[in-house]
Amino acid sequence: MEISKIKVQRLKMPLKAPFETSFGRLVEKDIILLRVYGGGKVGIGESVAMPFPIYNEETTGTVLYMLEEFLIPTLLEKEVQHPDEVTELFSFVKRNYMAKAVLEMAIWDLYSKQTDQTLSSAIGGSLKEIEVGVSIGIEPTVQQLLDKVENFLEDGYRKIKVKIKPGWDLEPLKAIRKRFGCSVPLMADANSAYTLNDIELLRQLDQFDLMMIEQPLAHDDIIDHAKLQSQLSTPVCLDESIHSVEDTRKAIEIGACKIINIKVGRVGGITESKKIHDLCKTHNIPVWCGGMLEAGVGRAHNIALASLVNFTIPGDTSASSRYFDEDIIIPEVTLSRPGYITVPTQTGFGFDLNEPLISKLVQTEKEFELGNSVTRK
Ligand code: OSB
Ligand code: MG
Repeated sequence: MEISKIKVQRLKMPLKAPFETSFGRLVEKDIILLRVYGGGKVGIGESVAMPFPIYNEETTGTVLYMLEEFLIPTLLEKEVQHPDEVTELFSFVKRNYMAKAVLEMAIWDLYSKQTDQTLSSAIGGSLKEIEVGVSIGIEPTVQQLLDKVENFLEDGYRKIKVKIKPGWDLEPLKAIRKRFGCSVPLMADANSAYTLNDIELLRQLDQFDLMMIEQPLAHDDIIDHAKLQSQLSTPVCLDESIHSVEDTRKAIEIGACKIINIKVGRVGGITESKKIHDLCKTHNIPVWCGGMLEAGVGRAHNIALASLVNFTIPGDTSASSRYFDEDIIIPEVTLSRPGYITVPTQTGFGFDLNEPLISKLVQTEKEFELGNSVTRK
């Protein structure tokens, strides 16, 4: 693949409303937008790291550092024939999955544009539309949560995920079931807020007939999750604990989960995501595409990923308007019919960049060529 130049921009983007989870509150998005130029085309990626190391150990700042110091120089020096080789090329750098992913995503997009196909077809996706749900943060009151659930159900979202933490768990779930009934596809995400000492409380979740409980225990655990799963009828889904197909194999082997949430950023790229998807398929473990409040570029990559056949549970990829007044892509992501997003048919990830908006949001900008880098802002 021809690669001549890489541009890295840091953008700050306001969220329509703060998003609160068990680990903290996010009020704006801090994004790395990365472009890889080659063969007259531009491949684009977006980093999902948060400004603080509270979901995992990475931050927007560490992603920038790893890109500049190690990943971009390596990519510019070595020849790559196919995006599948990038994971191996970057394997000398331990972890730092979100940093690796933003560059790998851009190379996948570039590859699909250079070979004149959609990103979905380049990665082997076959679904024409994807089924989507919505993730709702911890709200100030149960009433405010119920109002949000009502609005999102009206929009047609096909899975309601609510964030929980100690002190905000049984009551909000009970209130949702009471108000909207048992047929609403409902799940809870704890973002590692509990331990096995909370087993009695966690067992009470079984009464709500949840689709799953996502990452109830520590971010780096699978052993305790296996113990928990053996005592719950609610399926356990892993998010934070899974960084690779190897992590997935081990989690499945010991019965730590029945479902996996795949996030491209968390596992270091699209190639690793596909491997996890394929392994889960052979074990009859359904997967769904998680989210990190992505702006449009990340959202579009998620849509392409979720077009793989084993994405059988609605993901967290909601419409752009869920989080942003204006998105960095044109058109923005919308529901094509209630609860579904059409997989785009334009080459690459399938959207154009909203350049006027991006230039308003840019904080810093740097360009890299072999043996040379220029700071423009
Ligand atoms: O755990 O899935 C998570 C957002 C930021 C960090 C972690 C998570 C989330 C979400 C939001 O749940 C998903 C989305 O709407 O993008
Ligand atoms: Mg999660």
